Amino acid sequence: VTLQLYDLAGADDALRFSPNCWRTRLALAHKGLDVETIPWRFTETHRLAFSGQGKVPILVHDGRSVHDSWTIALYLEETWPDRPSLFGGAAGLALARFMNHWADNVVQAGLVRMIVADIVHCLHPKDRDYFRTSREARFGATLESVGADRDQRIGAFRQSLQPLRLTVQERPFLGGDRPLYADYVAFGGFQWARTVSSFAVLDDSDPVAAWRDRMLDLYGGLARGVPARAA
Ligand SMILES: N[C@@H](CCC(=O)N[C@@H](CS)C(=O)NCC(=O)O)C(=O)O
Repeated sequence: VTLQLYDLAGADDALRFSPNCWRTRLALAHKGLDVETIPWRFTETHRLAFSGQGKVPILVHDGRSVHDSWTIALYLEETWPDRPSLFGGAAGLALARFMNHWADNVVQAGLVRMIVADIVHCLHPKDRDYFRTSREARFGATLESVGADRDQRIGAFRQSLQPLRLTVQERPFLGGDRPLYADYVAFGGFQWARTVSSFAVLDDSDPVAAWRDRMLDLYGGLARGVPARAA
């Protein structure tokens, strides 16, 4: 099987920080599939033209391209049904869709304001102007002012994680004894934060931090083995 993944990179090729790309990296590892990751930077949109859109992750499989992390997860499940399931059946797939929306709209939306000013320092110099201009337009404020009140925001963010906290106190993973795609979508945002920022988004004693540690240990420490600014 020949698989390639276009993966967002920072200044250093080894700095892979995209939350949505991490979902896909872990989904591929779950299926036991080897992948060649291709470092890509925000301003290299021409390199993604083959996919008909401008965002990563993009999976290339035997010349076919699949984009959007959720669509890629469905593709992996359909293409390799005999390998460990990402969803645990149709009902699990439907519930994973809820987790995907929760990860986008609560976890990652909560984190972005606290880390966006740190991201710019991790980027390749050629990406910095694009990132600052596009994100400042999105927030209607400078990156520094978006992040300035993070010490006040962190309490509400941690409180928003209560459903995840209570679940991973009852069992090791959202999937039960083993992780499922639901775990990978929830984890992507925490991996994003730890790779770009030294800001402590979780308290050390938080059960969510213990779950994050278990996620970092998976697949030979796949997610732990990249450069990161926090433990
Ligand atoms: N819904 C998409 C979102 C993909 C996405 O937003 N990717 C970001 C990196 S995490 C990107 O490529 N952004 C390009 C840009 O902002 O120019 C997915 O889940 O894959």
